[in-house]
Amino acid sequence: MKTSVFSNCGMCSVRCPIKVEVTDGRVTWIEGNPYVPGMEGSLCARGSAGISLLYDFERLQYPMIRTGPRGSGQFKRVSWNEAFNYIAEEVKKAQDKYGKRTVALLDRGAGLFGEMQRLIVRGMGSPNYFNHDDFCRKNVDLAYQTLIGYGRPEVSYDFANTKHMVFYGRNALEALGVREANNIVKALENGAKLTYIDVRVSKTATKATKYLQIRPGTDYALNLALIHVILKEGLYDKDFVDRFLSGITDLENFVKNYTPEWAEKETGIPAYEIIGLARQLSIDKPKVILYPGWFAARTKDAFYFARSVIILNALLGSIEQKGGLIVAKSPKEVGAKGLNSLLDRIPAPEEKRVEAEEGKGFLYDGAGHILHLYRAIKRGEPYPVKALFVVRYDPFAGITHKDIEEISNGLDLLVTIDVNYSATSWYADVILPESIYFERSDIIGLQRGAKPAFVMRKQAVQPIYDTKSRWEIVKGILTAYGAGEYMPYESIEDIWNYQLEGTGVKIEDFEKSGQVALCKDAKIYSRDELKFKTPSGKVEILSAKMAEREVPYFFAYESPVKPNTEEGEFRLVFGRMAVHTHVQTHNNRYLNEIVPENELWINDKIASKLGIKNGDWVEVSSGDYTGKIRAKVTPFIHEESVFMYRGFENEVPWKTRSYGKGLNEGRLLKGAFERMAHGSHTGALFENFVKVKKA
Ligand SMILES: Nc1nc2c(c(=O)[nH]1)N[C@H]1C(S)=C(S)[C@@H](COP(=O)(O)OP(=O)(O)OC[C@H]3O[C@@H](n4cnc5c(=O)[nH]c(N)nc54)[C@H](O)[C@@H]3O)O[C@H]1N2
Ligand SMILES: Nc1nc2c(c(=O)[nH]1)N[C@H]1C(S)=C(S)[C@@H](COP(=O)(O)OP(=O)(O)OC[C@H]3O[C@@H](n4cnc5c(=O)[nH]c(N)nc54)[C@H](O)[C@@H]3O)O[C@H]1N2
Ligand code: SF4
Ligand SMILES: [Mo]
Repeated sequence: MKTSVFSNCGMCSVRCPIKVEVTDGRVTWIEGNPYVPGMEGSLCARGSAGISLLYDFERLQYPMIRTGPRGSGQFKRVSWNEAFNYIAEEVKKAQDKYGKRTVALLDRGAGLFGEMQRLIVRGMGSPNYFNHDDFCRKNVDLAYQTLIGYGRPEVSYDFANTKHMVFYGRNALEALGVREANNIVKALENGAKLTYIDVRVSKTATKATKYLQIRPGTDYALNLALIHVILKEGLYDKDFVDRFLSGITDLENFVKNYTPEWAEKETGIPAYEIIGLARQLSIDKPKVILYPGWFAARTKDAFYFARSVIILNALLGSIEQKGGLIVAKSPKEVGAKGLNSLLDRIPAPEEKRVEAEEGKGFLYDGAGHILHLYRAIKRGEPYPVKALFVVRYDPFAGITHKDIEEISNGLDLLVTIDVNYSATSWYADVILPESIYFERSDIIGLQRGAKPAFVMRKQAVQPIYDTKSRWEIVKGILTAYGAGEYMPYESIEDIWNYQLEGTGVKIEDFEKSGQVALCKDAKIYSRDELKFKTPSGKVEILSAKMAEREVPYFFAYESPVKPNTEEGEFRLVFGRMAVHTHVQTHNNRYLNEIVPENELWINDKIASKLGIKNGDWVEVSSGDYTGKIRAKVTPFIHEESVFMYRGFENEVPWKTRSYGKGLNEGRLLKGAFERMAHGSHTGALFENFVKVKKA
């Protein structure tokens, strides 16, 4: 028998809507949900390889408890009840000794379906919820919050209708989401320009109208000069600026000395190119998108850089604009009722999260920073965190061994909820295997945007192994702990009905396409209706939020250190490739076959001085770790940096296809937890220098 189920891809965090075909209980075909504009039935390589994850035996199959030392890989199989009871006992022991808030949960981010795991910590009376964002998009998120009062997930980009896109290392056609990539390509086909700025020629660079190679770590200088030119030559959108931008005089004073000629010396981009770009953007405004991306720059000035990108958009009038940036409308704003929250049913803990105890001088928001969590575990400050749940996140694969060991040693309990043998699981006390996305249903999610929609991920096939859905795992943990009243539901339908109560939407309404739109047309406010969510209703350069947290409005540019390339010293940068997701797909049978290992991009002129030829083995050293990798000698990278694709050299021997293959850039991030961005105290992963020599 053949059936179709609407679901969401789980091969990366974009969660593209998909249609799954099931024949006699087996998944036989997956495609992009044809009802969702922008998907056009397409999937990326990773999405298509989902079938191979489902039928892989090299994934988690049953709950396990550690029996040997941490990192030894010695575990025993246990029943789900044994695992739940063990966790509950250990959490209570820790809480009796250190207080309720000694429990923390770290996940990949709330996203569409992420409210569920947050019930675990709140149900245990702790405020300590953290996610990965400060190694990802947190600077962009905080920059948006300070300037317009909306967060990063509430801002969408109308690529399909734009005239000019500017991407700063936003390698959108390789580090991709299907809808976004489709819309960018469509815009290019319709004649839109793409100015692409990167230290190397990425795949996106090859599609750009103009590629500008930049000296690593100097994007902020470029933007200060762009702002300088736009203000000096009056190239901005006067109507938007007069109505919505506050603090422009302070901005003018701040950028006075940041001339294009000055920026040329910093960035290596000729002054005429900077002036030309400012003028072209002014011609194309307001249908322009200067895209801060997710990760923005990964430098210490990344928060102020992200602010500079948003300020440029504001100067060009592209916020809340067709072909520009569009802010999300809440269900209420489009005349609908939102989903009932599961989290809100649990009283919010009164005690403060780790960051809130750390004084002022930096910003924070609803989810904690991993750097603050790390310090609390390592140093016991501002108070001890001794029990940690890690859900759908593998931080141990992304950071150095020394740091991992320090974290593990500081914990009494480490629980992971994953689908793969992650590096974090390898160090865990308890491993709980979640059913993969084809095998489970999740809570209903709200897809934000100008046309908000409810989205359902529905189970397509029965679980193959002894795994559970996330809601069942959360229910099991909370029940064993004695907080089962917060998960009174017996089935996913019970949960859906609770979420949908009062919305007028029914479970059956998802049958046609897996989604229920909350309004007919996308809603974009006219300038007469527009009001930002800041206290003044304007774009606040002098942000009230920053004033409250005693964070300076402006940050004077600091020229980055120049590595001594003659001595083989380089800034280490890295990124995603189209066929792999971070650290989780390298063992996938299909994807591993396409790209089993990575190589180190190194500039040809410098390589020849160091006697390194294309394909040679080279040694890369950070001071406390040295690894080997093959060199890719190329003219298409700036001489100050070396680059590698992320997430190789898996260290868990259970994943036999990817074990030890390539080099993991995370091993080379010496001191990653100690380096923080100004104003946001988030991570700064590209502020790292390595030594390279022929092996
Ligand atoms: N060294 C280094 N560190 C980085 C980065 C980097 O480039 N280099 N990038 C940063 C950025 S931007 C990000 S977003 C993060 C990403 O880092 P991660 O979030 O750690 O990477 P992912 O590969 O997405 O996988 C997370 C984990 O989720 C698991 N997983 C996948 N599907 C499911 C599921 O359905 N349920 C459950 N429970 N688990 C699942 C995977 O098996 C994997 O163990 O890393 C950040 N840190
Ligand atoms: N296929 C695939 N797609 C993904 C993901 C994935 O794992 N796989 N992950 C998703 C996630 S979580 C994220 S955060 C996004 C990340 O999306 P992006 O941020 O677009 O992705 P990266 O591959 O990290 O790209 C970083 C780029 O920055 C360049 N770069 C390095 N230093 C500098 C510099 O100083 N200035 C400039 N301008 N550029 C520099 C690098 O050469 C690289 O091309 O991708 C998302 N999409
Ligand atoms: S971008 Fe690819 S891997 Fe990510 S959700 Fe979409 S189809 Fe899946
Ligand atoms: Mo990310």
